[in-house]
Amino acid sequence: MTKKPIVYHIPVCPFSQRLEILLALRGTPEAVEFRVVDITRPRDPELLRKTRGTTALPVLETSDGRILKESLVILRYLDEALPGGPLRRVDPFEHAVESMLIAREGAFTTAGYLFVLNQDRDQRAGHRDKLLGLYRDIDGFLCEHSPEGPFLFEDFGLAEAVFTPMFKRFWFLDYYEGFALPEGPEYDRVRRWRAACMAHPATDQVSEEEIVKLYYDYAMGAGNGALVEGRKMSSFAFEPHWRDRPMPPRDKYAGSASDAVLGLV
Ligand code: GAZ
Repeated sequence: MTKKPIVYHIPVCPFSQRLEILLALRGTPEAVEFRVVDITRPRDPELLRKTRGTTALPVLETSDGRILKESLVILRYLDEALPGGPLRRVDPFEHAVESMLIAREGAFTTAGYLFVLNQDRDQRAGHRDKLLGLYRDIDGFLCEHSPEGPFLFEDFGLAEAVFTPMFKRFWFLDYYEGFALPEGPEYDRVRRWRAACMAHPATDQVSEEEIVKLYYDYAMGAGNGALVEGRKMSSFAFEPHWRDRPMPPRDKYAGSASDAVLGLV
């Protein structure tokens, strides 16, 4: 048997969940070796050499030592390279349609993360409006290309694998910002899509409780494993396990709770 490709990743990272979803759908979770990188520690020089100095993950190393970066690139590569039927649409026009939807993921992801990271109460409404506008755009797209749904095509596909990890991360907005899609026809189609994506059994790598607890520091304005002022532990710490910690306080504008209140010590 040839060597497996290696994916260097951060557990619970939405970008790597895209790849985990693909493997779950293919029924071949063991086709790729996942190697955990602890981003709170200095990066292994050997891995830095391989990536030529970049630190963003996930990174895929092929069985013959070549390097691929960017989750969407890796997702498409594995979809082509792994045995079994592809997740992508085979029909060229349909593949173009799913690619148009995927092209919206960057703005969507950025809007949700900037919203959770925001520390200024006066800017809340602006962040909410921005994100709602993007949800309405996706709603319009789905109404045009797949009015019945719930998925873009018959089944959960490539676009769903791209967006679902973000829908699940945005649980942090429900909890820390009281965000919810408003009632009303402008959101009905995207609401159905999002619900079907999140309910799909191939996407259950993370839970709401886990996201809310691990992403507390993002709600305090600190991303990527950075330490919040006055704290010694990151909410992303592997120990104590998130299950053994209490739910964090919801009011993100009141300042950070202590390591002790968060159950980190
Ligand atoms: N475009 C890349 C991909 O693979 O799709 C993004 C990968 C990435 O950002 N990975 C981050 C990383 O490895 C972790 S996840 N960081 C460690 C390092 O040393 O670079 C994303 C945002 C954002 C805030 C946070 C994140 C996030 O915007 O989840 O926007 C896309 C980082 C404010």
